[in-house]
Amino acid sequence: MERAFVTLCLMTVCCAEALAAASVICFEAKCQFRMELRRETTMSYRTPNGTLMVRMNGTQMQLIDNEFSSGRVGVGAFVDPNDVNSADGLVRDVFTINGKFPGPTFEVLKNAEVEVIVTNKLFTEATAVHFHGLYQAGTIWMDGVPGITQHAIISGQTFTYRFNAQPAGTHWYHSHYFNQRLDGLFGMFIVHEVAPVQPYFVLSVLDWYHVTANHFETTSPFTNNGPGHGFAHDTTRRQSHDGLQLSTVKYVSGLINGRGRNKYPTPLSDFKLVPEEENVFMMCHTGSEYGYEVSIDGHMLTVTAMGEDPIVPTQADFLLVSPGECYEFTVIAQRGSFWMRAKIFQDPRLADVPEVNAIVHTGVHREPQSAERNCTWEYNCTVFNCPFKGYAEEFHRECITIDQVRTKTEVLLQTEATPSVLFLNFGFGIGCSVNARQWVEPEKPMFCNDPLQYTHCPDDCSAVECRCPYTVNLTEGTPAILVLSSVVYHPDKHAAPHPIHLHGQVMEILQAGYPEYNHTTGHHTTPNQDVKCRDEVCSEPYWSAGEFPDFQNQVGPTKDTVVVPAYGYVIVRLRVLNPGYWAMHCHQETHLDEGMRLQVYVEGNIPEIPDPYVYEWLCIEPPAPNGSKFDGTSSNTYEHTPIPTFQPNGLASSSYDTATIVIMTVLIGIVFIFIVIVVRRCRRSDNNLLSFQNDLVNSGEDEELLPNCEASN
Ligand SMILES: [Cu+2]
Repeated sequence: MERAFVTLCLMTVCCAEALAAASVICFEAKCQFRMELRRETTMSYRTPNGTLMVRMNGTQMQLIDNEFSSGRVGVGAFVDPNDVNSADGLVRDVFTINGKFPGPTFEVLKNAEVEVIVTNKLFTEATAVHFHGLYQAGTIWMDGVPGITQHAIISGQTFTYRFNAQPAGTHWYHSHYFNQRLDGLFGMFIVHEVAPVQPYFVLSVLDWYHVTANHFETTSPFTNNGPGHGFAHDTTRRQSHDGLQLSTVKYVSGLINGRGRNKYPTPLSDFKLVPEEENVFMMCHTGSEYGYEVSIDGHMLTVTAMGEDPIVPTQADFLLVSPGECYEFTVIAQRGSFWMRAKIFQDPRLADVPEVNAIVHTGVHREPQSAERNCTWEYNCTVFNCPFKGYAEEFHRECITIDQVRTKTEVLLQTEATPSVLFLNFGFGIGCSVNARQWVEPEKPMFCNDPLQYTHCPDDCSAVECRCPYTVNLTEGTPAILVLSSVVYHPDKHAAPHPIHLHGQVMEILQAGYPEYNHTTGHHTTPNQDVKCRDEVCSEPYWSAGEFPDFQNQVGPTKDTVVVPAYGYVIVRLRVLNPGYWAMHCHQETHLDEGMRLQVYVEGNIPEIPDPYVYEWLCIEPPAPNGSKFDGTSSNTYEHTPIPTFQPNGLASSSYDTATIVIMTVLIGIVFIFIVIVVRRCRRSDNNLLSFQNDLVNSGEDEELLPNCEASN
C-alpha cells in the first residue's frame, strides 16, 4: 500500500506536468468537486488588471493588447504556456471549467459517493452536465440531460450532481445541452478499480473548429432548426477507406488534451513516460465529427479496456476511436522522444491525411524525429476497432473488429427471463433519425406526472414523416437485446457508421455484421443481408437471416458507445436494467443535433426526483381553453397537442380512417342515451332543477357545477 501511495503521489506530479488540464484526484469514500463554467477566449491571459491577449513570439508566448485597448500594464511580458488555453493558436470563444480548457480531469475510486457542484457563470447560456459512461444506478435525475432529467442550469445558478462512481473505467463529462460541448464544455472522468500503481496518463482527443457551436449550427444546412448555408457544406468532402463520406463538416484542426497546431508553433501536449515500464493511457474521443486513428511511433499499443470492463489484452499498431468512445491501452516505453499521432480515418490515396500530435518521451521534452509506422508485405499492421471488415490490400493492414474482442470478466447471464428484442436502425430516411423517427424534445421533462403522455410517436412511420420524442419500452429485470443497424432499403442509398451511445447502462457486444468489400479498392460492395428494411425509410428493420440467434451462453465485452458499421449492424445486450428514461443517440454531433436520438424507457422502480419543488413550475399545465380562471392548483387535464403528421408530399393529413368514424359514432350514441336518461330522472325528481340551483346559491356551495339528481333528493 505504501508503494502504491508513493507511486500515486509521483504520478500526480507527473500528470500535472504532462497535462494541459490537470487532474483533481480524490481517493476517499466521499468526494466533492466543483466546476465553475465560464466563457473565455483562447490565446488570452488573465492579469490582475484584466485580460490581455497572447501571441506566439517564436516558441514563446508574449502578452499583447486586445483589439479595443492599448498601452495596458503587462503588455510585452512573456508568460508560462501552461497558464494559457492555447488550443491550436487560433483565437476563439471557448468554455472553461475552473479556468481550464478542456475542463479538469476528475479521478475517483470505484463506488465513491461523488458530489459535483456545478456553477453556471456563463453570461447568457443555460447548461447541464452529463457524466458519460457512468451508470447512474438509481440516480436517473443526475444524468444531466436538460428537458428530460433536469431543468437546465441557468446563468448564475448552481446545481449539485450526486452519484455513485460506477463502473470503473475511463469516462468523461460534457454538456448535454444541444451542441454546447463543441465549445469545450467537457473533461475526463476516471473511475479507478483500485488506487493505481502503474504510471498512467489521461488524454482527450478531438476535432476542433474555428467557429463557435452557435455558428456551427446557424450555418448548417442539415439541422432541423432551419436551413442555412455555410460551414457544414464541405466542398472537399473527405472519404473513408471504405469509400464513404466521413462528415458533411469541413475538417479544420484537432487537439490532444486541448493542444494542437494550426498555423503557429503553439505548444503540444507531452507525456513523460517511465522508460522500459508499462505505462497506461486512458483516452476518450471528446470531439464531434471525425474519428481518429491513434498510434505512437516505435510502440505497439496493447488495448486493455473499452471504457469499462477489462478485455483480453490485444496488441495493435493503430487504435480507431470515434466521438464518444473511450479506451485504455498500455505501452512499454522506449527511451527517447516519439510522436503520438491521431490521424483522421481518411483514405490517403485521395489527399494528405490531417493529423494532430502530442509528444511521448522518457526524458527531456523535445520535438521528436520519429518516423511513422510503415506497414509492408513483410510487416502487416494491426488496426483495432475497424468500422469495416478490411482495408485495400495495398495498405497491408489487418482489422480487429469489435465482434472479435473478448472480455476478461466472463460472467454468464443468470436469468430465466426471455430477453426482449428491439431493432433500431440509425439512418437518413427522413434526415438523421432512428427507425425513421427524428427526435424532438418532449413538451415536458420526464419528472412531471405521467411523463409518457409527452412521448407519443406514430406507430407507423413508413409513409408519414415522424418528428417526435421516440421512446422505446423495456422492463427492469428482463434483459434486452438491441439490434443496432445502419442499413438501407435500396443498396444505392447512403449509409454511414454511427458511434451510438446509451446512457445509464452498458452494452454487451454479442455480434456484428459488415458489408462485403473490394480487396483492391477497399470500398464496400454488397450490404450485409442479416438486417433488412421493410420500407423506403427503414421505419421497421427486421432480422432476415432465419432464426434469430440465441445468445444465452455467450458473454461479450462491454461498452457505452459502440460504432455501428455502415451497411451492417451490431447486436448488444443490456443486462442490468436501470429504471429510468435513458437517452440513446449517435455521438457524431451533426447527426445528434438533427435528431438521431431516442429514449429508452426502463419501466420499474424509478426513484423520486430529489427536490421536486425546484422543478414543479415546469410541470404545471397551461390553463384550460374554456376561459376559466387558472389558479395554478387546478387539476384540469391537459390535452396533449397532437403531433402533426405529414404525407410524403408535405400536405397535412386531414382524413379520418374508418375505425375512427365508427368509434366516434358509437361514442355520440352513448352520450345521447345518457342525456336522455338524466333528463328523464330529473323530471321525476321532487326537486326540479330550478329549486336545486336556488339551494346551491343559498348554501354558498360552488364546487358542484353539474346538478346531481340523486344528491338533491
Ligand atoms: Cu451518426
